[in-house]
Amino acid sequence: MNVDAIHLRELNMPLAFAFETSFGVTTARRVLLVEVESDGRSAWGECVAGEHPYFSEETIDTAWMVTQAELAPRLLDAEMEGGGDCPGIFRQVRGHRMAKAALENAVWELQAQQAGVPLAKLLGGVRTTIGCGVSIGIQRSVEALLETVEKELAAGYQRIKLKCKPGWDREIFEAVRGRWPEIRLSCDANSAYRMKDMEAIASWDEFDLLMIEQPLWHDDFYFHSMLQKRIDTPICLDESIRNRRDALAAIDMESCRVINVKVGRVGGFSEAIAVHNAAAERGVPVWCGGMLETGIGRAHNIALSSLPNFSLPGDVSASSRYWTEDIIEPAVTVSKTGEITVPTGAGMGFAIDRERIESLTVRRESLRTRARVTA
Ligand code: OSB
Ligand code: MG
Repeated sequence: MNVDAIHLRELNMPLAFAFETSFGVTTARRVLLVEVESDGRSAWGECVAGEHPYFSEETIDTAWMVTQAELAPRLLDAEMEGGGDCPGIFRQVRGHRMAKAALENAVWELQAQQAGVPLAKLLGGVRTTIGCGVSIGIQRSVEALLETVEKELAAGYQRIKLKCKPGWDREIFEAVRGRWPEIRLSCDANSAYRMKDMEAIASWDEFDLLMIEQPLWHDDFYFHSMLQKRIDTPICLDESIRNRRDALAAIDMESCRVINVKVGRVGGFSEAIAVHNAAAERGVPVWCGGMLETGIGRAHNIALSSLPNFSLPGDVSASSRYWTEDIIEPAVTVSKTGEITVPTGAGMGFAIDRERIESLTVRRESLRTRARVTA
């Protein structure tokens, strides 16, 4: 296949609920969407880079720049079978994995449409439903947190993840565990701790957490491995895992016992599948992380989560937890048992709400291929 045109857009979308992590508060998202056209078909990809370089070095602005100046021209010039060719097409460009993922995922989506198969099938998915957990941001008070946990449990979610940081850790674990001794509970520090906190972290073993996500530096394996030797609770790595080699290094040096796979963080579906497979071969479970995605990224996360080693509930939850109105039809919903049904239609299995997207668009740019000379 050949790509005939690539359209970039920036959407401004207010979040239905503010989301606070150890690196800051998000109240609205600036979202970069790419639309890829080929042979009369169109497919979308979402770039999960944030407004600020806090979770990773990338931002929506670096992604826009690299997409229009480097990635889109390469894709427009390429001859390809499908999404699996994208890493090779983009290889000369180092890093910028979230920008690459948006385009690559759109190409996988095109390929699925062309073949008339569900995206989940094309990626190697086997599940008909996926298990869902929620990631709960830092709250105003412990009371407010308990109310939020209660609401999410009542909605059916299978696992509660608490964002934590120094000063918002032990007390909330005690309060939540005290009230719900049996639930699947985890925490995510987004790199808020240092080695001086090792004994404090070790003391959390009593809370029987499913895992502690990315307690230390965003780019570290070695100190996580020292910490993992000191504690019983499994460490889960998010930020540190950029690709399959990182997953192998982290598993082999026991920096973690669980991996959070985010398709944007690793540069697209090809590498996400490679991380999934590497972990599966070593008996390490993975789950699908979230980046406050719109319906497009969410639909892609659902397809990815249908692969066999996504054996723990992920952070992929209902559209209504983020948006008053999503940009896909229907919105993503979660059953009373905390599951999302994997769509069975061709492609991602959700329709694009173009009108809604138009009304949210604040910036756009189109790139087209030069006329091709065929022999
Ligand atoms: O570390 O998993 C994270 C959101 C933004 C950036 C990083 C993270 C998160 C979440 C939210 O935890 C997951 C979601 O609900 O989409
Ligand atoms: Mg995380």
